[in-house]
Amino acid sequence: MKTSLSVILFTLTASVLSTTAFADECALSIEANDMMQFSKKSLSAPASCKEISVTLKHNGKLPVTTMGHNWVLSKAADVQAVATDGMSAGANNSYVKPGDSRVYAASKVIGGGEQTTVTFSTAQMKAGEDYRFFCSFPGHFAIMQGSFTLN
Ligand SMILES: [Cu+2]
Repeated sequence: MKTSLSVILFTLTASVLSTTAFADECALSIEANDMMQFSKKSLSAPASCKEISVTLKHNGKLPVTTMGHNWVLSKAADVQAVATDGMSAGANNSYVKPGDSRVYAASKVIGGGEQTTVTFSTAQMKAGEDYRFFCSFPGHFAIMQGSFTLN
């Protein structure tokens, strides 16, 4: 009786721990500031993540209208076109063309002191592909970008 109870407890503990580890690996975070910079040049997650969440925190003080930042994910080859179309789409569309199929994830645009989280499916993504994350606020993508990989 005692043995089976400890086996059950061990199994429960192990499953809780593995669930926690999995969730953490699929939850990423990055910061941005008033100097038009992201805090990281690269982000990655295990290819086993069915969904990934990215939390963007704006550590600056400037308002969203002058130093807004968002977190947008596309293939490296699509960054420029997505950003250009995003600029045309304007602030009301968070600087991303509505329904843009080249975009895997896009957060809302935030100003200094704000934080936002975007959760996206990896169903259309694959390990080894050259993805990039960037800010699509007008004029920012050239500086505010980094690599994103599924491992
Ligand atoms: Cu920005």
